[in-house]
Amino acid sequence: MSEEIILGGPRYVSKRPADPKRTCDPAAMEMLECAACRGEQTVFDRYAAQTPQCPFGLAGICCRICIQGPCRINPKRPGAEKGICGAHDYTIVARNVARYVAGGASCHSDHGRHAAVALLHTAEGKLPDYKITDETKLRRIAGRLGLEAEGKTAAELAKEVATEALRDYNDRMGEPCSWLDTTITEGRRAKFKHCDIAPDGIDKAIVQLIHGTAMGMDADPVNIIFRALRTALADYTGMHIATDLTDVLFGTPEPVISEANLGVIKPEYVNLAIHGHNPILSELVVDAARRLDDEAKAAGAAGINVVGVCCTGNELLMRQGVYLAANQSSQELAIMTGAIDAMLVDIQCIQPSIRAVAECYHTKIITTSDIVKIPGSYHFDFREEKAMETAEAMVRLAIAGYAERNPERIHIPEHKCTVIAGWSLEAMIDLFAKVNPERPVSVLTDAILSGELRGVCLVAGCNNLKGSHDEGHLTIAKELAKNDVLVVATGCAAVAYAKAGLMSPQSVDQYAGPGLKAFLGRLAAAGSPEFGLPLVFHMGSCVDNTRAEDLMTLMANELGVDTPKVPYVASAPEAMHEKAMSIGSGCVALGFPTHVGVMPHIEGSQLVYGIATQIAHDVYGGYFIFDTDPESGARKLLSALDYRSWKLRVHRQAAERYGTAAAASW
Ligand code: BF8
Ligand code: SF4
Repeated sequence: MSEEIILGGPRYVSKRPADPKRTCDPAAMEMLECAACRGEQTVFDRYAAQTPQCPFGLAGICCRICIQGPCRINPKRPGAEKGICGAHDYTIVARNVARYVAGGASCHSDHGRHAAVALLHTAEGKLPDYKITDETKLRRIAGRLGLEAEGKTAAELAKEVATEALRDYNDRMGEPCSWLDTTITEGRRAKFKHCDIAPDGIDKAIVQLIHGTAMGMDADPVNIIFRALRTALADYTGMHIATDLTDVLFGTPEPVISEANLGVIKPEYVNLAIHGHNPILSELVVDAARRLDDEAKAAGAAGINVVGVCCTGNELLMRQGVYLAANQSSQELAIMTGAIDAMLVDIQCIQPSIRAVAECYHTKIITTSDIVKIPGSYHFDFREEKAMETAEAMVRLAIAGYAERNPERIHIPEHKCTVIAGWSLEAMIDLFAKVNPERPVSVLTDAILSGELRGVCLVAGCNNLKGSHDEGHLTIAKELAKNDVLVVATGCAAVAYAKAGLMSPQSVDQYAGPGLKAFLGRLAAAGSPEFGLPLVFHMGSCVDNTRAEDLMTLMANELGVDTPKVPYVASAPEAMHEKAMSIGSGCVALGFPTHVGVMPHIEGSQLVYGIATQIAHDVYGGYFIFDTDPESGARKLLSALDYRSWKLRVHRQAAERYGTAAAASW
């Protein structure tokens, strides 16, 4: 007989302990046990119910692109080694991968378009609830784009910048998108031109990829994958627009201290969870919550406690210091605490199941976008023109929810950790500038050249229940930090680190290797924020991967090389979403060795696997490393870093000994 589990007092008694291998987040584990006691279903249960998953789908050799299909490739069955139309395994696998990339690029770029339209309308005076918060950044972007800023007001300039951003969505007729062209190295610009993969319009790149992968179109896997890279660069362009223009509207993040994990939910407060991705909505809701604090008090609560989930949580943490409650796999568990009075969602990564979970509680699910509706939820048609009015109405719904709580169903795990976040590229540069104000990036590159650091790793991406929740993220970061790699993080990876305490100053002593400790110590001594420096640097949401990519570009320029020679790698240990596919592919085109810790659906074609891992390397310098074992993945990332830093040092020595011309030929 299994041992009795007692949680949160005698109310929760179970003889069905949850599988401890499902998550390494203690708060999530506690809630999973709680869910098991209550007989409530979670995403973890549904994953188990879906296994074993279809081997054809897993290998990427199921084609459903036309309704003559689905066709499943079976090399052992005569006649079934090709699809009905004659499509080979490599065509089918490549098309499926390309369509993932198109899906991811649609998400990010549509988000960026929203930011551009909001900035344009703000500049035109149509949105009284929005303003230009960071004029310095606006002027810097305008300068980068080559726009004349002299003598123009912020509104005039914002209008031009927003218009230029929107031009990147249209057909630029052969001219590369400006947000790509002005943010990459000279070497990447030449490479993308030579390979003809610089997008000349975000929407065009997405549409052409969908068109080119339709039935009876492109059958050449190299051509399909390389055209997918063009769309991945369109994805990068859309993400960069989103990050830049959101900074202009709401401010560029600066170091901030906060807390993360389910323990940030406070029983005595109205708890309003905000989930999704788009700050255009959530920033206003945070303002509305502050304004309506007294109404919450009048309703008997201590005030309003806003907590973030997924990337909207990251955005709000970065700019406002808002608590971070959960990432992708633990979103339902936040509702199961019984103390979330409303969960407000905007776009992307919102499990439809949250509504079913909320039905067992008093939680109101509020949808806000006309492309995201969940049956049974409250829907507010969020428009920027009436932003504050709508935001206040939504907050009032949360306040009303507070009175409907069932105290018997409240169970909040105590786990939470300190987080130092807010590391925009500008904040990182400011930090390095404390050591070397003239050449801040050299502080980082010199540490690599001297061997103090082995390089930099961007850990990005989602949760994927094919592995233990958060375990891939934590293993990779601890392994890399121990080996003197500076780790920066975004998306649900960043939430995982925040929840586990890897973004607290204490984690430096616990996990950093001697070189990383010395490097961070030097930065701290030069004048880091009063609350100290973290082990892992939070660079933001998924669109903010462009902040981390910009860091690579700056390092390349500082070192005088192109990005494929910079000791900088990327990893998505728990990749799940189509967006992870487009980000990862963009990273490869930009020159990153890119580890993916969940096998994407490509093993059905050796050829496509080879394109992703070998041919991409030969052509672009970046390549995929597929490894589902995080420890072995970390070792491969370290060896990729060591190879690049060794070459850099050899190059430097050659330059010193024989002059720069000889060294330049490597
Ligand atoms: O954009 S990391 S699960 S929340 S897709 Fe989604 Fe993946 Fe989380 Fe953010 Ni990014
Ligand atoms: Fe089958 Fe070809 Fe149609 Fe795909 S496009 S479903 S392989 S017939």
